[in-house]
Amino acid sequence: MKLARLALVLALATLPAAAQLEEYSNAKPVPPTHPVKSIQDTETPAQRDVRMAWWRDARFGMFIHWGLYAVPAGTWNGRQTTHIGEWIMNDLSIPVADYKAFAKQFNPTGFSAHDIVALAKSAGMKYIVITAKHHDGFAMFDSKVDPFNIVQATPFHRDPLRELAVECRKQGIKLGFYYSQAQDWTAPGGTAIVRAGHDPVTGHWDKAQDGSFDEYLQKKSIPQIKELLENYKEFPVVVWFDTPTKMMTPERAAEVVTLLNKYPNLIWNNRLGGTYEGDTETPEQYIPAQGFPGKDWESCMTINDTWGFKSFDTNFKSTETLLRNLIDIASKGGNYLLNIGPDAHGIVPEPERERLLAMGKWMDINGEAIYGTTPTLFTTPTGSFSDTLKDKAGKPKFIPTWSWRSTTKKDKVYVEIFAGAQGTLHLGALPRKVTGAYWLADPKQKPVTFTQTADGLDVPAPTGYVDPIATVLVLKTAG
Ligand code: FHN
Repeated sequence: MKLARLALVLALATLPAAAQLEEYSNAKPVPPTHPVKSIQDTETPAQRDVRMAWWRDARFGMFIHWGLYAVPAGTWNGRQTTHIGEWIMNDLSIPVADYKAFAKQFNPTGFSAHDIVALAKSAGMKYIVITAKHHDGFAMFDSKVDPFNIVQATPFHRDPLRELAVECRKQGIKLGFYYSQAQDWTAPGGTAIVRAGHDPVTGHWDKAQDGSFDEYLQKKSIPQIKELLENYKEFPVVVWFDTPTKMMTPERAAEVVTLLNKYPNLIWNNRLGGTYEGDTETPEQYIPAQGFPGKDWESCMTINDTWGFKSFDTNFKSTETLLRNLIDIASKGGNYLLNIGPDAHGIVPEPERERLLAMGKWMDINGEAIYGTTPTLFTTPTGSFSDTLKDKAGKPKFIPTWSWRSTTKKDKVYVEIFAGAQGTLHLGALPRKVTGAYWLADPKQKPVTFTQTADGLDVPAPTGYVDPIATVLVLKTAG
């Protein structure tokens, strides 16, 4: 054996330098070392395209953060949290017993799965992802594994996930479940967090949290994921993991992957941990300057500044901002997972409802420019890179110019022109010949004049069919 290795070393040493270099540059990147292969590791690109097709077409989904934290709604013992509502237990170090006691007050009789699904549909959303269990450990579903759940521990005794599944089926919307697999502040062992770049942190503030992480994983997390996968028929179509922490080693994550592999159509995100990349990149509360070219990605964002309901968070984004976000994301080939946070009665806050309905009105007319589209073909970025500001990755921050965006289909290019544009818009060069143009909102599709040269495309600012937020010009294209 030793002799063979010696022979190899000698053979390599005698290779000319250029050949040695080639050896190394041709070396494939080391594949992830997780012990169980996932669907992403084994399927062909064509199989992946089929699996991801509905998700790529959808472009717009509803995130729902709803759980026991809606009861304190940001305030506990006279103290208001300055952070996101669903983190209140952790941020104010609420003892486990006190937090669990909120369950007795949780009776969300105002919850209507029908109305929430109808709201998502009216907004133009194609799928819903709801928190089945967040970091507080409270299951929003009928779990036989752990009694700290909405059916057993509250006077409500209903399973909102089941009701949503029924309604989604009826109303033709897809349903996914969020599950916090590695963080659980009420289950023994569930606070054994190791944060990236830090020494192990226990995260404890109560003796009741003591315990083994592996026991938590084996007795609660994995069995609950199994319940979620098995008990809702064709749903979930998405599993949205979160905060893997370093506790999700390849070996531990592999146990979850073994379960997921039983559902070959399932889509799951990049937050399982243990070196598994999942299907989707998940930028949170921001839109990456250039998206993730060649990857599936989904920006998740709040409408105000919290995911879980906080009674005093009234910092709602305008419909204009929300729509621009959706258009911007679509122009970069991503999905927008926009959050709502129902209150302790199960009611969606009115400012959130209003905005979603307004977005839906725009989508009714202009949805064609969003659904099933691919990224912009214009290479001139609609914005510039800052000399001074840096993005999260430490690179120059991209400052968007909010005058227009573009999305693409096989034989059409859409230009979404933001309010305020006047005169002639000089768009960059388009690698397709434009054969005609019309305003998407014009039922008669009256031709709009444009000029296309090698330098670019000139189109007029909207006239006649002006939308107060974004007016869409359709370019019919060939080639
Ligand atoms: O800690 C959570 C947070 O509460 C929320 O659920 C978001 C949604 O993406 N994810 C985590 C932070 O990344």
